[in-house]
Amino acid sequence: MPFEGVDFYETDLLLSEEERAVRDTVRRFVDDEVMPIINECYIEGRFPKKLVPVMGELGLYGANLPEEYGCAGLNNVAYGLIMQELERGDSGIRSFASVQGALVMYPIYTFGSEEQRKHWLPKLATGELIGCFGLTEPDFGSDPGGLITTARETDDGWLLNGAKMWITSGSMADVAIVWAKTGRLDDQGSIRGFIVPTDTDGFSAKDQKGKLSLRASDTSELVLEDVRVPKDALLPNTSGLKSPLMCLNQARYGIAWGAVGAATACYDEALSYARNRIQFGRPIGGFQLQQARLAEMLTEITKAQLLNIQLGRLKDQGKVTPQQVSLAKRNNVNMATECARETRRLLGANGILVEYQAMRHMVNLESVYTYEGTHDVHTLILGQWATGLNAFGE
Ligand code: TGC
Ligand code: FAD
Repeated sequence: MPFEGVDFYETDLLLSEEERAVRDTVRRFVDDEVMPIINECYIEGRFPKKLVPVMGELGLYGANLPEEYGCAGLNNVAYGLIMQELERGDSGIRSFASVQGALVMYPIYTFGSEEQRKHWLPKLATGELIGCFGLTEPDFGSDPGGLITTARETDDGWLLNGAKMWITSGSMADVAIVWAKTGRLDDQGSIRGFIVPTDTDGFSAKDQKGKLSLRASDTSELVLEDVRVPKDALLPNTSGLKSPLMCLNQARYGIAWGAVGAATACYDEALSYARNRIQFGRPIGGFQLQQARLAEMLTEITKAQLLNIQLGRLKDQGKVTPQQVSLAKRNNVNMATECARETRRLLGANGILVEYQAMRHMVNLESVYTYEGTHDVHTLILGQWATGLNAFGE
């Protein structure tokens, strides 16, 4: 059955015709192309690669970047709605588009030369090329400033050495944005970004086995062993830890919207089940305990929808702060995780089956809760904003 959406506060009234049209197009794409295959992909632990060009055709990669580079040139609310609809299907599908747009195309657009933009962006926009983003390392997750991947300047280019961990799309990627230190290891300021074609000698990627979450997503370890790249592999306008953190703001923004998609999928499923499942001679939706679950979900989804639209409008006006993005990522992912968990419980034994969506979303959202800054990290970012006191490190 086509998904009708959840819009208790008529937030559609806050959207333009174009924004609604974009949302509806992606909604139908998810109904027609994602929902029929996602369970199988999830069980098999496989990303549905055949959808890559289809999403490219729809203009879903880097959709808020300019048309002159082959992108859709949409505003940030429309971009957010794309992420919302994709994650209504599966967090892995949204992850793929997030990484491609916010973590690969955005840094090339923001920190790249005009030649780099023209060379890479159009092919990434269509999905002809797949990208990944290597910041996290085995020993540096929440604290990326400590990263120990190095880039040494040589006569004709750069020599990269190091390892990256938990990299979305890592094994499928044609190109990796790699963050490395060009100076002393204790100097966060020497962090620079590099565009590394994955067929370069010394570059290898290994699929992360044993995931119980985001199974329909490629997550890999990258190893760079004496990887030589030319001078123009450097993203010239990167300077220090601030550069990758600017990329994270873009991805976290998309996640704040995506989480609402996952939450609405769960709410929709919970509502339908509550109306139809009979126990003690009546639909379980007639019992107060189940109504409380539904009322709580509806309330939290509605608040998150309003939050996202205002966040998007601020972003379009160039006024959004990283802390506002942190609040939305933290709140909405936590909210979606709770909706998925409550839906799973409302469904009783059926809630553990893959035919129902709740448990897939629930375990996916555990990754979303952790990546792009854990819930704890965003708590501390907000705590620092409120108090002016830094609770990280020394
Ligand atoms: P700190 O000293 O606070 O900051 C260093 C410099 O960066 C500036 N800055 C930011 N700039 C832009 N946006 C932000 N969000 C920024 N946060 C900080 C800051 O002003 C400073 O600038 P300057 O000019 O003074 O040098 O750095 P710190 O080492 O204390 O770390 C701060 C902390 C912990 C908040 C940060 O490192 C952090 O966010 N950690 C979480 C790491 C993370 O989110 N990793 C994500 C990896 S990618 C990923 O997960 C992809 S999943 C994708 C998918 O599949 O969807
Ligand atoms: P740690 O940093 O080791 O944290 C462990 C625990 O300690 C957490 O509970 C954390 O909240 C807590 N903690 C840490 N510091 C503090 C503190 N100061 N105060 C209080 N508590 C603290 N990374 C990429 O670069 N590119 C990708 O494409 C990518 N994709 C990912 C895909 C998936 C499926 C997953 C799971 C991760 C991905 N990541 C990616 C990595 C992700 O960003 C990190 O996992 C995340 O930043 C947390 O790092 P960590 O796992 O090393 O946990």
